[in-house]
Amino acid sequence: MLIRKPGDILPSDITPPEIYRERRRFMQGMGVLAAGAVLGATRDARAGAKLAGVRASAYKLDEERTSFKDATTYNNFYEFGTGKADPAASAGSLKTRPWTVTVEGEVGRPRTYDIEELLKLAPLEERVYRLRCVEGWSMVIPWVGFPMHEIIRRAAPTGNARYVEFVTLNDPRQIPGLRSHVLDWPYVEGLRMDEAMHPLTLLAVGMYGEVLPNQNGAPIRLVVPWKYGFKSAKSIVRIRFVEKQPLTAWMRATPSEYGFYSNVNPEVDHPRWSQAKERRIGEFFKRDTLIFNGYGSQVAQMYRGMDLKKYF
Ligand SMILES: Nc1nc2c(c(=O)[nH]1)N[C@H]1C(S)=C(S)[C@@H](COP(=O)(O)O)O[C@H]1N2
Ligand SMILES: [Mo]
Repeated sequence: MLIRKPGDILPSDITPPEIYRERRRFMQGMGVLAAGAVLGATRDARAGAKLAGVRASAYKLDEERTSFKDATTYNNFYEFGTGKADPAASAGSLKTRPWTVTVEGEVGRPRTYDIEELLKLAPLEERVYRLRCVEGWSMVIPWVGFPMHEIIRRAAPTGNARYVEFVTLNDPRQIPGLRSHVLDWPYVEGLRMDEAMHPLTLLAVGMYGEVLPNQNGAPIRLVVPWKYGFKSAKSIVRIRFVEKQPLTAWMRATPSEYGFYSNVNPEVDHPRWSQAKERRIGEFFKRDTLIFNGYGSQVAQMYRGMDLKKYF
């Protein structure tokens, strides 16, 4: 049949070609004909649902992964409380459908995406990244997502776009913690344009092969592996391209402690503690913190000529 009804979505529309072909071969082998019926047109939104069509990537680490349990019960998501166990206990109130992400500001093609569109925007891949919190602990997490540059390219930034601002959902009905003034909400983070365009910069929609749990920033969050964890804004609703450096939530709260760049740097202490070492969650002994969290060969050139003690 060649005529497609508007509602028909072919598996090839939502799956990268190599995976589609492989799957088709597999299904032919199984004698399955109605391949399209097997793949839902929309992805299952429930946390814990397995994400289909995720391809492996070159971003792997020769390090033990943090357990799913630790990665989903030891969290920072201050909108849901400041205790490490608070987000896992409270983030159930967050409704991740319907959900939209507005891309705006200095762009030729501003647009509001439905989350279902974003899930199909680019092939989903698994990337194992280190995440190092400014508090001195770290994890190794297999994220599922797509590179940020996929959105940037489609937005066609103007010549004035020098930074990108990321804004978290600011709805006290879903996030009661927004009524207490832990930070000046909404949570805002930012990247310089070249950082946002960098191939390592990921928009994650899942982890451990599953839909992202709410406490980890469902339905879509940023992951910037060479920067302290707080740069990786969760539950994003707005991506704004701007000319001036955004004022991030942490800079607004304590500018002497948190700068815009926040690159993992063992040589620049936090005013109240050393950043030379970190504890990998699940391990006992501390390990040395690596410059740019171990991603220096990929990102150091972006900061050449910058005094990273001044631009911390
Ligand atoms: N909206 C929002 N995003 C946030 C935070 C937050 O409090 N609110 N905490 C940040 C911090 S400090 C860290 S270390 C990481 C933790 O991500 P994880 O809980 O998925 O490991 O999320 C970051 N993103
Ligand atoms: Mo953090």
